[in-house]
Amino acid sequence: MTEQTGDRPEGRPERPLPARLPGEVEPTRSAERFTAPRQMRAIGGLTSERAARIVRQSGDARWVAFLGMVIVALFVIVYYFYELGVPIINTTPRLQAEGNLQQVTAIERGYNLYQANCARCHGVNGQGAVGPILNDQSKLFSHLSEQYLKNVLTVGGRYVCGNPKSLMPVWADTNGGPLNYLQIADIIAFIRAPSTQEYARRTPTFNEPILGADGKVITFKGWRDPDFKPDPSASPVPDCYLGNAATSAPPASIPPNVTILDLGMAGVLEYDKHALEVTAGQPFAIRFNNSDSGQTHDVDIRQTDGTTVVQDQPTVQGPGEATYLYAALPAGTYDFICSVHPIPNMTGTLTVK
Ligand code: HEC
Ligand SMILES: [Cu+2]
Repeated sequence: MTEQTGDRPEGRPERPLPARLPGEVEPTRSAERFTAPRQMRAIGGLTSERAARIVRQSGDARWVAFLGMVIVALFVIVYYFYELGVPIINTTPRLQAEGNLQQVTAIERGYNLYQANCARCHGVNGQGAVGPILNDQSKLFSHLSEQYLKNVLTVGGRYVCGNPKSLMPVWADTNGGPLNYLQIADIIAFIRAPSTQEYARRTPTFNEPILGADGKVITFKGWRDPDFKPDPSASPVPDCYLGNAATSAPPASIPPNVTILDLGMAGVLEYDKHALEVTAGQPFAIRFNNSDSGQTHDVDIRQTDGTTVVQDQPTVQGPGEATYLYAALPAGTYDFICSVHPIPNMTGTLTVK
């Protein structure tokens, strides 16, 4: 403290500067201006209470500074973990949480885009119809990668099997399609969304959650099971969903006593017959004339649920013909169906009796 006390003995200047000539009188007024009047000061320097108070005050001030430092240090540590996640209890880092949130938004938008543009051919749940199945786990595992989906949506259905007459149009606007790159990204996010999470259905225009009759938000789930691992012995999904389809199925050698039924096409994507009848316990054959130019079809036999495969046949590219030989079946009703286009037009009832 540079408190100027006026009580110091004369002739012992406290401040050496400014230097004064010997005999010069110290200017008292300017010093007086900054000091309390003489009678206010304690005689003989600080009183013991005052000294104690000063010590206490400076101690307090140090405490305040120390606590301030502690608060800043704690904040830095807490923020560090908030930003990067706490390692042991495995919290989600903030940036990743933000990313997840954006991903959810993309998936929810992608759902609407898929239903509006793709569901009519690939099914509401990607189960396949005119277009091939998409929600198949082994397909989603690696075949339907982000890059592949992007390529298919940019080039169109011809990218899949090189069929220039593919029913699937180009989607990306970079190639003349109707969807911009964000919409493409959203659809891809939806197709690859995990089945472990629920997402809200939202109105396409205002992105508001859609409420069901019970007042709760209607939700949907992704298709892809994140834990799915393909059976190591399973053959990988072929690049072209038709498999290594021959342009014409190898002529099966038909034993002479086998009944041969005829099946043809009524037009594009439609069998000319929707009912066939064979004898139980006897092999039979179907001579399939695929006159549907540019389209690939086959005639598989499935249970009447339309999905459980009983007998599988190779596809034949139109125009082309194949004679399929089927093993004997027990009496009952089955579906004969095109595995490429499992739609009502390419399904019929096979009665075995
Ligand atoms: C008019 C019917 C149609 C529509 C609409 C359609 N697709 Fe397709 N899609 C097909 C067909 C048919 C194929 C098979 C390609 C071929 O012709 O060989 C296909 C193939 C695909 C494939 C490749 C599948 C595989 O196993 O490799 C993907 C992925 C796909 N479509 C996604 C979409 C998406 C996403 C949309 C909506 C933006 C969509 N499709 C709309 C008919 C359609
Ligand atoms: Cu078909």
